[in-house]
Amino acid sequence: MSLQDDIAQTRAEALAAFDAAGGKGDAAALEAARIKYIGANGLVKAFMKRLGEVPKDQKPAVGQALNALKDELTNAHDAAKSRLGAAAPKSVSAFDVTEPLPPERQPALGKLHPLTRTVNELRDLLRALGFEVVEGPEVEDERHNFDDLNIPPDHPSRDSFDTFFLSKDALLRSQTSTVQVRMMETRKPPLRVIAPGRVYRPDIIDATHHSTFHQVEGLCVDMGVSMADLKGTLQLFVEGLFGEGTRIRFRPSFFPFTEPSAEMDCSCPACSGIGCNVCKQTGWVELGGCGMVDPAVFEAINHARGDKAYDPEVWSGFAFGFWIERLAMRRHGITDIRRFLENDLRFLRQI
Ligand code: 2U9
Repeated sequence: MSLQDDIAQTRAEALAAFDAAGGKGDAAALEAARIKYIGANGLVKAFMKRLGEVPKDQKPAVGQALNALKDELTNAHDAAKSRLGAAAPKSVSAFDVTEPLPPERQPALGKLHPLTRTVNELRDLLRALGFEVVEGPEVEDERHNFDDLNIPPDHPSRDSFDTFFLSKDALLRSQTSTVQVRMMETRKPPLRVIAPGRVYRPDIIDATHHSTFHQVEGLCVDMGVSMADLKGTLQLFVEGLFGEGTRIRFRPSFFPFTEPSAEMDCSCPACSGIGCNVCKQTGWVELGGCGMVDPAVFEAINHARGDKAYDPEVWSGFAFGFWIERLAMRRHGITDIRRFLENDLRFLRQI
């Protein structure tokens, strides 16, 4: 093909390419066409270099034609580019960022685990009553888990059937009281703390027992604190949890770390105390345990601290403990404790 034929064919191709890119608003295609046809190493430039092939008498005409081609293609490129600029605002306004996505394109949102939500609620209620939330290690030693809580050396809970021992003196905490012990070791009274967290006990796993569960324990140490303060605090707490008018009752009990000790029940949140399947027709459901801190615990803390900061003649305290899974099961009507730790999304999405 002669140079004149090549020029004619390239002109047609280039005009079509610029027009198409401008029409589609395709900036990348337009730039590619510019480089190919009128760029520094483009086809028009290549044609200029081939002028030598042209017979001498035709050279001026072909040279002029090439210059005209370059101008024509440059104009066509500029025109396409201005169409691109004009198209841009249109494409921006076509995308409405305020328009809600259709359901099938909604991003999947996660949510908090039911236990986390229960802990958060308990935490907020107790914070409003003046308690500070504190945390501590899950791997503990015997002193924090047993000795300082007045749990005697021969107590059955120290048995390896009842506590997970990692080594001779490293164990998985079986109660979050260890955190309150650590607080008393490092802070002077008065003290008002709650310790929510995970605890471990070897247990036969069934619908109501698990080897891994959660507790929230509270401790208040001050001058002149009595069982009446304990009862008033827990009364406000259950009303916050289950609604106004919920009643509580104490049943005498025994814990090594509290004296006197009590089991705490509240009027059944499902039937308001009339009697139903949830409360086995009694009108009451068990919530947790509580009591006045045993002076022997204060003495053990003083011994660990090496001072008399928790003098039982000056300070008294109340403590309570709840099993979080049990509270969450009552609130949501869950009948099997194993569901909490199975990560079954069908269960988690329901709550
Ligand atoms: C210190 C002193 C005393 C915390 C208490 C209970 C009673 C209690 C149970 C509830 C259900 C454990 O998960 S559960 O089985 N807890 O009954 N806990 S008084 O007493 C303390 C804590 C810390 C220094």
